[in-house]
Amino acid sequence: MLALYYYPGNASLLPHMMLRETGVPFETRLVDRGNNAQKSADYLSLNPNGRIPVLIDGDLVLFETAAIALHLVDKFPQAGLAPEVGTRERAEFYKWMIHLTNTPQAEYRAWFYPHEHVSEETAVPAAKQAAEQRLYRMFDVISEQLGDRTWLLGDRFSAADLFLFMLIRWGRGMPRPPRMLPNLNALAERVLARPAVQEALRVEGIQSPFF
Ligand SMILES: N[C@@H](CCC(=O)N[C@@H](CS)C(=O)NCC(=O)O)C(=O)O
Repeated sequence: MLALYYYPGNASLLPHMMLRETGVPFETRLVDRGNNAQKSADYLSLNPNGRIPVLIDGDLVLFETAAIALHLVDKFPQAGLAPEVGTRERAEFYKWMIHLTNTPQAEYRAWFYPHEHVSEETAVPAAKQAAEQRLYRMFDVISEQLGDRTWLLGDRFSAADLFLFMLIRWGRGMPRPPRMLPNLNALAERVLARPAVQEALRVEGIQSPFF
């Protein structure tokens, strides 16, 4: 049995889109963030960090978005969410998955939760703005690397494109949202057109503007 603990639009959106891409049956379990359920004893027994998502796969309890994504790629190879192991394309896939999780995703944490990064409340706006500037630079680099290629790996769609879509989406409220970079906007449109993505967004109750 597969179950995904999620909250609409959170990092859980990546494994959710991936699960929809695989077509396998799974349960979605909403974490009631309004009541801070991610910090409840029950949830902390699944993820001691109190963060979303968690994937349940039989008796396996997995936290960390990128680890969940890589597990899904391996478990459902027929879904074709990553190139074959040992190939040059697979190495590029790892590069993007690791880059996206430990660079822009981590930076977003500083942007969404700037108070975690400063000791004085008065320093919060400056911390948020600094994170925003770093995010702009990160997206500039990603956009340049993507160029006018269809997907991050060129002609081949992969879970890394879903990951990038989620991160582009998170920045939709920034003064200079990632969609303003034409390459990123085009990739996000292509990802959005996928039926599995549409279904994940619909189930999570996410409406336009999507990114
Ligand atoms: N590195 C973690 C980060 C997860 C994370 O920060 N999740 C956010 C939602 S996108 C969360 O749980 N926020 C609620 C909180 O920190 O209390 C992962 O990728 O799973």
